[in-house]
Amino acid sequence: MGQISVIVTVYNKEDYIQKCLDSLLQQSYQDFEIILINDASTDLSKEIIERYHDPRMSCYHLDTNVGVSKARNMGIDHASNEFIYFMDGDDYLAPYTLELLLSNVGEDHLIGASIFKAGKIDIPTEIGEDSYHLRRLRGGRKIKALRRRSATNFLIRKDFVEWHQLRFDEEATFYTDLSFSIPAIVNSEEIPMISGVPTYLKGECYDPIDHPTLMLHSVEEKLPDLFYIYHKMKLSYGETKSISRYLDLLLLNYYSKSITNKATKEPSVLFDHFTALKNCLALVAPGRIKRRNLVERREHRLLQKGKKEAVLKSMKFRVRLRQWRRALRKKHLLMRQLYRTVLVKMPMKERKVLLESFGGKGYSDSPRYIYEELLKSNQKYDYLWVYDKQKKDIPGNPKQVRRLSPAYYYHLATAKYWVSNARMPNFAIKRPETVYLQTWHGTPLKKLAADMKEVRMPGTTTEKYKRNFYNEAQKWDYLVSPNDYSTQIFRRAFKFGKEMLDVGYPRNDILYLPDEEKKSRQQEIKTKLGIPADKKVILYAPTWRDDEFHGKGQYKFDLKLDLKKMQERLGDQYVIALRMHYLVAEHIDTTDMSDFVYNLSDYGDIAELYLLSDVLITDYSSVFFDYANLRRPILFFTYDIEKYRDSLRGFYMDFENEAPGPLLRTSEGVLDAIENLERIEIQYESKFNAFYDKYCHLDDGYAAKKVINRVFEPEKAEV
Ligand code: C2G
Repeated sequence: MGQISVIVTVYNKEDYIQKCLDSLLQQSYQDFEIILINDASTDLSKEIIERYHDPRMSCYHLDTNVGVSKARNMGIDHASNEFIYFMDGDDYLAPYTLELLLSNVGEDHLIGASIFKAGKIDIPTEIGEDSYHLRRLRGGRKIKALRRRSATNFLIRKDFVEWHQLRFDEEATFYTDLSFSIPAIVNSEEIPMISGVPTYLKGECYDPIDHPTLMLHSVEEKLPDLFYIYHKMKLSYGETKSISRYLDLLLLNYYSKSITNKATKEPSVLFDHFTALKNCLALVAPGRIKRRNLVERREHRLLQKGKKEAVLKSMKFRVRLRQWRRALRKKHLLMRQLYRTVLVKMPMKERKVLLESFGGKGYSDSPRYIYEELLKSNQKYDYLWVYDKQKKDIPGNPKQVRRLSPAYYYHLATAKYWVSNARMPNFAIKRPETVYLQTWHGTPLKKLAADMKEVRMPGTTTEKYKRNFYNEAQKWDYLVSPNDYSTQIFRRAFKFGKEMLDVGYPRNDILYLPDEEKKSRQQEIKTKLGIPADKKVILYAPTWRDDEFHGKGQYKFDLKLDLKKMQERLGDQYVIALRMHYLVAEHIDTTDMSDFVYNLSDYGDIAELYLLSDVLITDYSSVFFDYANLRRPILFFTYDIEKYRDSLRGFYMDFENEAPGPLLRTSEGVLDAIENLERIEIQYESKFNAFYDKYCHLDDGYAAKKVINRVFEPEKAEV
């Protein structure tokens, strides 16, 4: 069966296991067996594994969950080859990994290589001798082989494992790898280690809230495990200086950061584990404690004397000290610290409403229409609009505050109401008295938040993005939904459990003005923009691509619509209103086509552009759900649909079948469709009606009123 036994343990890894197994089966070195232990998964992992029929695979599907330690030990018992290699079912390998390890192991008992976090790492297809470093770790330096405390990515001789009876401690889960790796390291003279090239990729965690990876579990869950392993390893291997130092630092660092942070918020974490903590810390070498700072040293003495309350007080002091020390380094951190410690304790202003749209980019979208309705209703509130770069022209002359300015922090802390259509900053603290009305900004076609699998945006990881999103959505008191379809999705994707306002979108109220008024608004906007009255308007409003960016929040856009050709063929009847998504930073140069293309990317509110236009071209943007309210024709320019649908985002609905207009792949196709709009409208009539009934059923022109009736002062606004 070859030279390597790869032991793969799997528990509920339906989203990852295929990538893991494919990466194994596509190794440049093929002489291995796979021993797969499915630890009683309750998801589709088993079904996915059963699709593989490779003779090198032996799969053991357990009936009851035994935990990762026992599952790996079972794998060791079944292994029949010269080498053992452990993998977790959510990780994957670069194609050359096994070959690289095997060709460098020589006569050694084991060889290791660095572990990389998957996500934005580039994996070379092939590597040569100069693409990596090979170091031999000796003496105290062998400790470096405990990378990420993981027993994965070692190629280990089976007879070495048997000789030293290396096993995973079945009493432990989170820190069990140390029970295997520490004796392996202690018993090896030298350890060759490969670095500088990605080999083993730790898969991203796609669901940090409901299915966190082991290391993302809470401090309370991990504590007993850490104490147990620390104790056991310290007693067995503590005479080896480097191991003792490693274990002491592991415990002390966890104590001074994670345990402390948690205990200051939930003192029971400290009190419930006090004795175990005290006993473990008593084993730490006195010299190690001496190197901690004064406050921590004093705290350790209090701990040993059993003074729980005094320890907690000292922990709180340390946390505050650390926060202020960090805050003094940068102005914005200082502001945040003042916000956290002083401003949020100031009296709440009961009549203050803080509004923002797209993080201050616009005076637009549902917050705008809710605000205008509030103004009309004559309710006496103090309004504050948040702006990003420039103040806006806003009726009613409200106060405007620049995002992240000192005044912003003050108003954020003291406004009774927050109204926003997108996420607020992560640091925003919702006080118990704050009322947070979240309107969101579109019926979802593309997958959202927790429903996304991988997040490809710059400056974040899947885990971080989803955790932040979850924390944000838990702050919302009310969420506006445009239709039943969105309600269902929002509940799941945002994990939102509070009050859903199923009232349609305030931003779409304007689309239900009487026909005459709509016409006059259309003329008004045309005049304002200098568009000739006799020209019809094509609105092109595409969305952004998660994976095409210059930097954080700065997305690229490659315009594929052939504007020159459109001008040639349509120029005497039409003009184009070009509207880039607010996240797109690309400046599209249309100077030589100024009488045909109107770049309205900075135009405040897109709803007015809907009114202005006679036909919409979009792609996967939620704009078409809103535009359908007008019952005007919609074309989809979907030149990259496969990539967008299958690898970038994924769709919620059967877009190709339900779309209320044709999906066109080429600029030429778009042109033809515009020249044949009437025919297309007839062709799509029944689809359009079905679409309208499903997605526009709540919009009736009164959404803003309904929202303020529920959230603000009910008796005063009338529907
Ligand atoms: N928008 C715009 N101009 C565009 C595209 C979008 O003004 N060219 C506005 C519309 O109001 C639209 C909103 O931004 O409804 C959201 O845009 P999407 O393209 O749908 O993308 P995204 O911001 O990712 O939001 O549930 C909806 C999703 O969250 C999508």
